[in-house]
Parts: sequence; structure tokens; C-alpha cells
Amino acid sequence: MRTVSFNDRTVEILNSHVIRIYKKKNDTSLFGLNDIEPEKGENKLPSAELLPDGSICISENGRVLFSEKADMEGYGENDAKASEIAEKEGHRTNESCLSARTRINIALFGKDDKIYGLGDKAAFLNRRGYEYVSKNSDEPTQHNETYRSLYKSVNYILVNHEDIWYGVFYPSSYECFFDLGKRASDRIVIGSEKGEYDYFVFLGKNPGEITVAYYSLIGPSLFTTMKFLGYHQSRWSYTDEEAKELVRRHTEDGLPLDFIHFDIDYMDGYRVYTVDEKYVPDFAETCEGFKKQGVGVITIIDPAVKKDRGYKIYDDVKKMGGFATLKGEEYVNEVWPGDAVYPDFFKKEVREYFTKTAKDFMKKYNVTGIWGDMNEPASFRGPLPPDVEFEGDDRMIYHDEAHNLYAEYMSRCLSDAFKEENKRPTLITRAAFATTGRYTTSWNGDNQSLWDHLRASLPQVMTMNLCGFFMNGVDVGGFGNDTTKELLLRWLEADLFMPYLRNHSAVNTLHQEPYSFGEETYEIYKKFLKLRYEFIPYLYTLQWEAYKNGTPMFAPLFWYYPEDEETLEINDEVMIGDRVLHAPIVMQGERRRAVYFPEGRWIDYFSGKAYEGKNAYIIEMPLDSTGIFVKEGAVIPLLKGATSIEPEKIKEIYVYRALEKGSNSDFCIPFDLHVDDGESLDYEKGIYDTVRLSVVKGEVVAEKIKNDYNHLGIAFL
Ligand code: MIG
Repeated sequence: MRTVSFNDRTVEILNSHVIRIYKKKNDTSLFGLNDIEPEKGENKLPSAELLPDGSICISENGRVLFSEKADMEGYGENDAKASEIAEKEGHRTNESCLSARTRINIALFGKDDKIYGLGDKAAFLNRRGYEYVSKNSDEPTQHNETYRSLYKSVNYILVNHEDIWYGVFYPSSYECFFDLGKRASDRIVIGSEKGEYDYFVFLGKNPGEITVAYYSLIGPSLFTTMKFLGYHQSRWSYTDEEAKELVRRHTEDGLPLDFIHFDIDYMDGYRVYTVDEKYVPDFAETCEGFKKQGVGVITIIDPAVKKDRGYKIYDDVKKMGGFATLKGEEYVNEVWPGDAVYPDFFKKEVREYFTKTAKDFMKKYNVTGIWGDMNEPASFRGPLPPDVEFEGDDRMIYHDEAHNLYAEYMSRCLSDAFKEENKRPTLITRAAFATTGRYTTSWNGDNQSLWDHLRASLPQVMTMNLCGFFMNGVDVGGFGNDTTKELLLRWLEADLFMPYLRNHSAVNTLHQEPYSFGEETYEIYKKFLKLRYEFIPYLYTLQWEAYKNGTPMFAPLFWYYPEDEETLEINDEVMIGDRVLHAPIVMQGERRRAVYFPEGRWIDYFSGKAYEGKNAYIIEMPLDSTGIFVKEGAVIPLLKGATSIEPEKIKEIYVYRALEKGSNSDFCIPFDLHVDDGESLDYEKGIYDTVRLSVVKGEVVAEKIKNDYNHLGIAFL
């Protein structure tokens, strides 16, 4: 590490990829960043210098890779004037970078620079020209690219200028703003009222090196079960009968299913960790029955607790002084159960209480996993005031600092409920801070049954993957509004390889289970679900690599082909690992689309037709087909015939090899398959196998290059 000081700022060059620039450091103890390992040999480190205008710039071998921008008069002046007039008429001016106490100005080098990142915004990959806010919010309106804050606050951006790439992370949980070249095209402005002038810069030759450097600071992310990669079916809210009917339809017809979700109505008066015996009688038995058929149950859990004397959880937590307060008095707002109070998950005693409560609940009812909702935290009677108090473990934390971390602390204690039993968490969250992927998987909240939201799901989940949230997904078919037969099918096709695949819809909307739209839709839906299950061993290995190395499971094309400018703004194609390119239809009525292929030759998974890279082709995709292409020669491990995922039952893996129809080329891109028990934490002790799969002269070769799990029962065909 090398430290350089300039006037009011300090630059810590932590290693050749990670730099911290600050006037005063933020207190990051609540989310605990990793220490950055120094590398050996000082001479590789980049250098920092102060420009005459007062900005700091970072260079390597004399080339500027990153630069601040001196504060420039005039930034946002027009906005200020306009808002004065508008306010007279009653328009509210949004808070923004304009009024922030702390402002970090970062230079954009050119007009074509691209800006990626910031988590779950419902935007395109390139977010340049917009302004976003990090403040976890819960507004079930129509999210789109101008919608400023969604459920998650992920203060990480990745910037591209010609062949230069850099990343920036703003390490504060206070509300902050990102003006991504909106008011002035020559800069990014990060603004915060309560956060300090303090940020990390990541350098590297390509987006991969940079996000991996970022991951070294915030990771590792949760490695969840193999089963979680299966199909999840949900709706607000299944009754006991509906759930049984659903599972019956799936199992009787061999329609894959791994999880069914129970939404809020299973609870007794929306009291968390209770069950309404009228809504779901014999819940434990029902769940046990599903389990026997390979279907796990996931129940929704909200953070807020009904204020209700005599309700055990309220009484217990109250006794330990474990609810948030305002001026020392219990703070009450309203959520589903009516008057509700907010557990102080920042306090160890409270976390331990909920770890145990969740553990007992799951045991009692044979529930496999927990779906954490409303943890922004949401509130029906206006937002929680900024000075709501959380006592925390060793200092008072006020709501303005706690807000964006609330879901992280809730997830922490819930994930312990699994880990204490040597189980990987089956856990989902809606809200998150940048570091929350360490504890839980996530989904992106209340989208709607709109083609726009289908379109947005791809860049949204690709971006989450760039930010270290690998096991992420959206509600397939759309949550709000009514889906159509065509939208539902195209949605499943488009999100087929989304790491977390769940069909979910809101109360009072059309049902959108696979069998809701007649025979033709059902058959196509089924065909694609089966295809998803074929790819499970491949997806599982990608999840492993993501956890280990920070590489996305669901990646934009530029991750693998950053030198190919064409890839920089492709929002409707996605790389599943280094070898599968998926180009789905995302427009109503379309039956063909243009597909861009980066360098190399690409083989149509269905027809064996070859396409030359660095070209775009128009490819036919009727309603029952989607564009899946595999890099020529690449090997993919497949699972055939599974309708639920039971790792110990996997006895055969089929090795697919991408070859042009009729070709007998010997060229092969091998694949290292990850094999373990799929559910325990034993992988942390190195208990797993790595099997290198290749094809030599038409024969499958499976070579064990690591053999600590020593699973011998799989035949490779
Ligand atoms: O405000 O539990 O995003 O998935 O179905 C609605 C009911 C509360 C919001 C979640 C949604 C869930 C719904 N919840």
C-alpha cells in the first residue's frame, strides 16, 4: 500500500486494482468491508497526482486512467431557476446532487463513455444521462429507466472510455445521489448530505478485472443450494387447496417444480412466524407432503411485528427492549398487521432471537426457506423519520444511516438460521445494500405484466450480476397487472437462464401458472421448463464460479468481449457463462429478431446451424422458440429428465458439445464441472469435486482434477 496526501485529500493505493480517496473516511463498520490484500512488489502500483485545478488523477505508466473533476460553476444552475418557478406552481423538486453537502466530481473523458452499475434500477445497461438515488424504496408503480430509486442501494458503478475501464464505489449507507452525466455531460457527481467525501476506485484492463476487484472488497456472495436453481411457483396468496392442486398438477404431469411460495395470507393476522389454521390447516403436514414430492416450501416473512400484547414475539422482543424507538419511545408505524413496530436487527440479542424464531418456525412447519419482503423497511403511514433510533451493538444508529442496511441485518440473522444447521440459506430479499448479497439471494420486487418490464428484466439482472448479486431474478410473467399468453411465454423464454426463476403474480390479477392459458401455452411452457432443468449442472457450476471469483452468471456481452464496441450496449442478449449466448424475443408480435454474435463461431443449440461472429443475423423465432447459441466446440454438462433437483439422485450427466450439424471437428472447449452435496456448507472445507469434461475423438472424457467430495456415482455420457 502507498499513501499520498494532497491538501485536504488522502489517496490510499491499496494494491494495483483498488484505491481509496478521501477527505474523511465513512464509518463502514456496519457493513464491514474486506481488507484489501496488498500485492508483492511496489513498482506495479498506479500513481496519484494533483492537477493544477485541484483534482486528483490516477495514472499508470503515464496514462491517465481516472480523474476527478474540479467543481465547476454553473453545474445545475438552470435546474435551480426552473425549480423556483415550478415550486410556485406546487411542483415538488426532487432532492438531488444539487443540494448535497458532499459532492464528488468524477470526470467523464468522452462523449461515448458508458456508465453501468447501481444495482436494480429498471433501466438499460448504460445509465449515462440519468440520475439515481440510493434509498431503498417500496413503490409499486411502473418502474422504468427514469425511476430514481428502487428497493436496493448498490453504490457501485463501472465506467468505460475507449479501452479504459474503471469502477467506483461509494461506501456509505446514508442516502446518496448519482448524477451520471445528466446535468453536465463531462462528469459524474456523487452527492450525499450525511456521507463523507470518501470513495473507492477500481482499476483493471477490462470489466472483469474491475468487478472482481470490487468483489474482493464486498464479497463473497452467498453460495446457495443447487435446488434453488429449480423452478419456483408463487402467487399472492395460495390457499392450502390451491397449493395442493398446483403441486399435484406438476408432479402428475412431470412439469418441473422445486419450490412453492406462500405469501402473506398464510399468517395469522399478518403476525410474522405464525400460521392461520383456517387458511392453511395442517400446514406442517402439507409442507411435509410436498417435501416428499421434491417440492420445498418458502414462506414470506416481513420484518415489522404486529403491536399486540399477548402475541409472543411482540412481548418477547418488547421485553428485551428490541424495537426501534423515537425519542426513547417505541416507534409505531403501520404495515400489513396494522400498527407495527420494527425490530432492532442491529442488536445482537435481537438478531439471535429472530435466528432462533426462524429456525423453530421452519422446523415446526417443515418449511425450507424464507422470502424476506417489506424490508426497505416499508411503512404505510409515511416514511420512518430519520431520527428513529436503533440501539445497535455498540452505538446508536439513526434511521437515516440504518435505512439502507435494514434488510441486510434482517438477512444476516435469517441466514444464520440455516448456517447453524450446516445448511446453505434458502433465503430471498427484496431490499439490499451493496454488501447484502453475502447473506441472501434477491429478487427485484413489484414489476408489472408489461413488455417494457420483460425487456428491462435482462439489463436489470445483468447489472445485479455485475454488482455481485448473482442469484437474482424478477417475477416471471410480471407481478402487477394481467399477463397475456404471449407475454407469459416470451417472459419465461427470455428469463430461462435467470439465476432465480420464479413466476409470481399479485392478488386480483389473472392467474399465470403454466396451465392458466390452455393447452398450447402449457406445452410450450413445459418444454422450456424442461430445458431449464437440462442446464442445471451448468448453472450450478456458474453459481460456484460466481461465488468463488466474482464472475457473473448472467452477464452482459461486454463482460467477455469488452474490446468489441458492438457489445457495449446490447440490452437484449445475455451471456450465460463464457459459452452460451441467449437472444430471446422481448417484443409483442415479433417472430424473428436480429442477433449479434461476438467473435468466434456460434452454434444454434436446436438446429446445429453455425453463425460467424462479428456479424448480426436475422433469426426466426416463432412463439415456441428462443435463440440459444453455444460457442463452437464448447462442452456443456446437461441433466436429463429431472423434474425436481435432488443432488444425491444425479447419476448421469450428458455432455453436449457445440458442433455444426454434420461436422466431426475435434476442436473442444472443455468445462470444469463443480460437484458437491448441493446443500451443506461442507464446500467451505474444500469438500467438493471438480471434473474436467472434454470430448476427444468423439468420446466423452471426464477427468477428476479435484476429488475431495469423492462422489463416484455419476456416469458421464
Ligand atoms: O405490498 O406480500 O413485493 O411480491 O406478493 C405488497 C404481498 C407486499 C410485496 C412483494 C410481493 C408480495 C406482496 N408484497
